[in-house]
Formats: sequence, C-alpha cells, structure tokens
Amino acid sequence: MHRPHDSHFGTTSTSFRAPLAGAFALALIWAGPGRAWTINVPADMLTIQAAIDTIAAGDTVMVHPGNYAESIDFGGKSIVVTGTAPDELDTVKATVIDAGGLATVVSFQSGEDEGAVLAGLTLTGGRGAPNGGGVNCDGASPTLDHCVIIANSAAESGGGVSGSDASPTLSDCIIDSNFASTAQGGGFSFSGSSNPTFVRCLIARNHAATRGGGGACSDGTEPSLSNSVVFFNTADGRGGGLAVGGSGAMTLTNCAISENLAEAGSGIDVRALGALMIDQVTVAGNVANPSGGAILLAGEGSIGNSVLWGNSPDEIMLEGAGSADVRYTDVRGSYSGEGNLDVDPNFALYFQRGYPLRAGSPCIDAADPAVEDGIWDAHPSWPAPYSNGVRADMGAYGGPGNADWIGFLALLGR
Ligand SMILES: [Ca+2]
Repeated sequence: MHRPHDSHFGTTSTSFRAPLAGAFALALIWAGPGRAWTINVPADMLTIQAAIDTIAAGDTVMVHPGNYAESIDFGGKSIVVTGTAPDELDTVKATVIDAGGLATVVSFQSGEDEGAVLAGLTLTGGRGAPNGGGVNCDGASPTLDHCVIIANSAAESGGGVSGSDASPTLSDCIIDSNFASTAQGGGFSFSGSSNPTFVRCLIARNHAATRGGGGACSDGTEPSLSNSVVFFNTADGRGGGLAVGGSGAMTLTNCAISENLAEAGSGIDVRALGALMIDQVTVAGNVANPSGGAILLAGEGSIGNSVLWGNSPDEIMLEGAGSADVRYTDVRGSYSGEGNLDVDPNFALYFQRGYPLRAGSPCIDAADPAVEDGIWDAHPSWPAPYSNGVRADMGAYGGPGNADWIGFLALLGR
C-alpha cells in the first residue's frame, strides 16, 4: 500500500556546486571583532556545507532560493542555517536541499542542542540508511522552524525525521509525503530516550510499511504535539496517523487527526504499556480496515475535551489490558465519563483543514466548565458571526491553546 509521493514543487536543477576558496569572500562579509558572521549561499560560497564548515557558533548561513544538490551535517555547531524568508511558504518551497536519493538530507550527530537552528528550507530526496530520510538526529536536539520536509524515505524507520536519544523541537514545519520502506514512522520515528516536540506542524500523506504512517515512537520515547494536523497518512499495519510504543507516551494538545488509514487504530495506535494523553483533540474521518478503533488502546488513554466522530468503523477500541478515561468528550456511539456527549458535532468539512465546528455546534461551550478558551467571541481575532462563549469548546479549536492556531491554519490545504 504505497502512496505515491506528491510533487508539490519542481526540483529542476541538480548540479553540484563546488565551494569557493573562502578567504576572499569572507573578507567581504566579516562584520568585525566579536560580531557574528553571515555567509550567503551561493553568493559567498557555492554549497551550504562549505559555509557550515567555515563558520563557528553564533554565525549564520543564509541560503538564497535555488536547488542545492547536497546533504549537510551541522558538525556539532550552534549555528543558524536559514532560508531568506522562513515565514513565506513560497520562498521556503523555492529554497531546496535535494539529496538525490543518496543520503539523509540534514544530519545532527555531534551533540547539537537547541542553538543549532535549521529554518526556512525545503528538504527533499533524502534516503535514510537505515533511518531518517529528511532529518536524522543521533544524540542531538536541534531546532527546526518553518521547514518543509517532503518526499524523503528511509530504508527502515522515519522517512521524514528520525531521532535516537534526541529531543528536537519542530515548529511550523510541514512533513509531507515521506515513506518508511520496511518499518515504522513514515513522517517521523524516534527511539531511545527521546522527547521531541512538534508545534504547529502539518504531518500529511506519509506512509509506513508496518505502523505509524504519520509518526511512530518506539519504547521509551515521549513526543508531544500541539496545534498540529495529522491527516491522510497510511500504514500497512496499525496506527495510520500516530503510534505509541510500549513504555512510550504521547501527548497531544489542540490537534486534529483525520483521514488516516490503517488495518487497525487508524488515527492512533497505543501498544501495551504505552500511554496516550490527549486534550482538545479532534479525531475524525479515519478508516480502520479490516478491524476497528480510530483510537486503539492496548495501553492507557486519557482523553479530555475532545471530539471523536465519524471514524470507520468505530471510535475507541480497547484491546487486552487497555483502558480509556474519557471526559467532556463527544464520542459517536457514547462512552461513559463525566461530561461526555454522543451528538453530531456539526463539523464544517473544510477539506484538509481538520474539521472545525460549524456555528451552533453542540460541542461549543461544552468542554470542562473549569477550562476557558484562549480566544472566544469577545476577542478581536474571533470572527464576529460565530457566537462562542468563554467556556472551552470541545475539540482541536477550543481551550487555552486555541489562539495558537492563528496564522497556521492558512497553510493547510496548500
Ligand atoms: Ca467557547
């Protein structure tokens, strides 16, 4: 069940570029004693790696739009490697590092911390051997911001991103159409002692040969996702969207999990001894075939202030010693617990936009009464026609984190 990669942008030039001799170019841009350096690629140096090799902590590599046929390694440096306009998606998609199917696109394997920053770049054509086609973090915890990680693959796990003993932070990133050839985590996969953080990320159209189309975490890892959308991912095994391994734990806040496909646990699969904590999450339109469970729990699940509706064939499936504590959540077919509903949430079916509630939805102002929305109809950012009180709404767009969607949802569907 391999979903072909989408080609959202051209990768027209694949020529390798040789680095300039550095001294002459650097003399032009050195700002003086104690000041940070910025190297412009390709104006000052022709390859990103040559620029990285030249600079030191605190310096910046500024990558201008173009197609760079290389793979890069931060080499343990706390530096910034950035496109020219990380906030502009069209510029990010026009600033491409293409590894040509030869290697991982960007490697962090020398203890990099959050001071190692990759921003505003598109990473494609990566091939992880065995893991991490787009990005591989081995004992490193860098920062990725406004990157597009698209059409990469791994021989084993983590087609888009992988990590071992790694706790990177990814914010405003798109992880799209990546592929784990023989194992798990089409979008991302982590192992060892890893606590990766995903904020405002879109994880879409990834595929895994075994489990966790969007992402899988193996034993001991504890990823957290907030204000993120996980949709259209597929797994040949369990966990179409996300998967949690034994002794692992995953925390989801203000996320939408939709239209993922797997043989069971189509949205999220939690193995025995694993734990899932979700709050303000919408799970809808996922399809498990042949068995069930948009959320399949062989471990523990804590589900609050959420909407589980319209998944096929059912919403929550328990297996073995699995358990679910469900509160203030709208569950199709009903589920016992304080404040739960079983009523059509009246979704607005914006394609690829994560099932927001339509005006008048019974899930508005129906979450835990002790919880307030970050923004509601008294806030200048709230669209005037939609009546919505301060009490939190159920689902991905309610609760204290609902304001953090502003500016991100516009990216979806592009
Ligand atoms: Ca409300």
